[in-house]
Amino acid sequence: MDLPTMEDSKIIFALDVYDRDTGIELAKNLADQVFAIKVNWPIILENGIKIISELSKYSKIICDFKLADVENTDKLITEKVAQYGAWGIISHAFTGIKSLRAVVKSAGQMKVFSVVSMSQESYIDNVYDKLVDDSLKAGVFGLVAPANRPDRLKKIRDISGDIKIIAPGVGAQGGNIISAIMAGADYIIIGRSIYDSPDPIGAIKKFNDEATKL
Ligand code: O7E
Repeated sequence: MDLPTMEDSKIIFALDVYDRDTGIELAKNLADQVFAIKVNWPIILENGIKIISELSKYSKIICDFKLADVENTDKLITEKVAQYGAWGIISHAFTGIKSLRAVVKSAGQMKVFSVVSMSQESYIDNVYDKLVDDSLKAGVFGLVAPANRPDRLKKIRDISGDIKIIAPGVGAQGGNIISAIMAGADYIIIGRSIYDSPDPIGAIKKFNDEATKL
């Protein structure tokens, strides 16, 4: 299926809304400006898992469920998400390599991203290098690292070769798109600065212009 998604955009839109019609409208209007759309629990809890298939008509959908369980439970969730046509899925890495391998194995065609550091300080800060190591060994497609903590992001880039890094924390959480890309992010995840804007298309265009200036 040909999707209108802009392959050269560095923006992943975080569609953190509850309402189906609002979500579909945003996806329709913004799909050709973003690399992918990330959905999290709010829209799934309100509308059920079928919303993934609906949204997949407009863009590549990354399911940000931040899996964090034993291998069998992570596998069950991953297989279910794959049935609804998601392009990608996000797992935590702190649960260890067994769980990560289970997610990668059961993901099928889906790309797996693992969280190795967060946009706010957390206990995983103490082990981010081990999380990168396990993620690479498990064969994930990409890592999640903070755009608003460019020093940390750079450290992660330095130890992770050329694997894709997707980075949240720009805009509402204080991060800056240029410093995040310079520190090694491939794609920037942005939510509130787009969906809360009176002009979401204009907001994305501004972020795209900024990202392509580099
Ligand atoms: O702050 P916003 O509104 O621009 O949204 C940021 C999005 O990135 C939001 O969906 C949030 O759940 C997610 N996120 C973080 O903010 N911090 C993290 O450390 C990790 C994520 C995330 O997306 O993780 C998986 C990619």
